[in-house]
Amino acid sequence: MVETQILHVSDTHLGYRQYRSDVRRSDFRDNFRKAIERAIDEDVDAVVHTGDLFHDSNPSIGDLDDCGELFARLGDAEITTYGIVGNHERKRDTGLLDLVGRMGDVEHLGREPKLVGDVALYGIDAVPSRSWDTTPLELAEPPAEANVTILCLHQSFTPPLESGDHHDLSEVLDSVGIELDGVALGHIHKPASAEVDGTEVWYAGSTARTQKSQNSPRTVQLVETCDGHIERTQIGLDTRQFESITVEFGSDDGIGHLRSRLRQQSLDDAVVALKLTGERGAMTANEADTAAREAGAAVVSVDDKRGRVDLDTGDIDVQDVEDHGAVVTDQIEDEEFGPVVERVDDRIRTDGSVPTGTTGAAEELRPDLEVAMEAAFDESDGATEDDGATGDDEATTEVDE
Ligand SMILES: [Mn+2]
Repeated sequence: MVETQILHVSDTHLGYRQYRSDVRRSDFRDNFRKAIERAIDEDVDAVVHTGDLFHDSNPSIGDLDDCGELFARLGDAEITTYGIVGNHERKRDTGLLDLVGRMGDVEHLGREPKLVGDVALYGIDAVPSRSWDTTPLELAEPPAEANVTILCLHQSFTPPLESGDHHDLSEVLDSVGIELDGVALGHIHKPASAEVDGTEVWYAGSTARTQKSQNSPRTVQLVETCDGHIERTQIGLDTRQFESITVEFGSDDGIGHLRSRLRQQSLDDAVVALKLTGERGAMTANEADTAAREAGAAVVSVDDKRGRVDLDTGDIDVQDVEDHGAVVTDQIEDEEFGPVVERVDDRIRTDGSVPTGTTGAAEELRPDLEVAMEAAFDESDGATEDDGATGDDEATTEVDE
């Protein structure tokens, strides 16, 4: 008999204007809403969110409002949400989670258990890498009514991840001081699971694609307890079609070549990440963008790599030098920088209104830069430093967070 049902959701990244698109911003909200509707349909006892609720630690009023509205729907269904803070929304002072907790029925998990049905839930917020070794992991004893214990974390761990520079999950199990039946994980955007010394550990996966490399379906996890055991079902979310298309150009190829390639599949309302390679002809990246929209795409990102010249440079790696604009665009889009960086970059590289003199440009960009400097100051404070050099993304192909 099923005792307790919990929907585990993670990495919703609310507010992310991926490819600078408001359509994508809405997608992040809509996908979270779909997960919440599933929780209400299943009439679960609780929702657990393992971090990166917001994409940025300074969400807009609109993002906060969307979030409050979604939690209110859970509240109306008498479903409490339990959460931890991810690396994307970490702040020095009041956590965003605590703020939205005041807008709805949201509780911040910690080292003292919260009882949901027969489950004792624990949580530890995202820990910056350099503080990991000194972070206490001991958990308080579960209450007598608990048959199952679950700890929520937002880090990268091996297992369930196979390789790479991750923390060792068995060390966590050895350090918590209680028996854990499950470890519910966030931070990695692809679902993964393993059993470690009898403990079930898993990543829920993210609710939307934050990078082109995330090809697998987006997921949440239904966690049920039965006779003191955990039974878990992975649920796929119905999300917007996302296509990464690489088109190779010969010297005579132009827009017609691209259009015929785009006609090969249905792109209605899809996100289309175009990569153009080969010879550079007369077609511009803007024309490629328009062609993809004419083919039905709702969101288009063009990575124009055409016309790269292979120079004989011995050991010097000059790859991409001819095309640094596209490289920067591609990197920025894939690195999940916050809105300040995107705004500054956008204005410097595409907005002709920014004065070209350094003093004038600095004045023009001052408000954005001040926000960025303040954020950097917060991060150097110790407890709030991001654990990745660039957002939080793994460079490996298997892992996205
Ligand atoms: Mn994330």
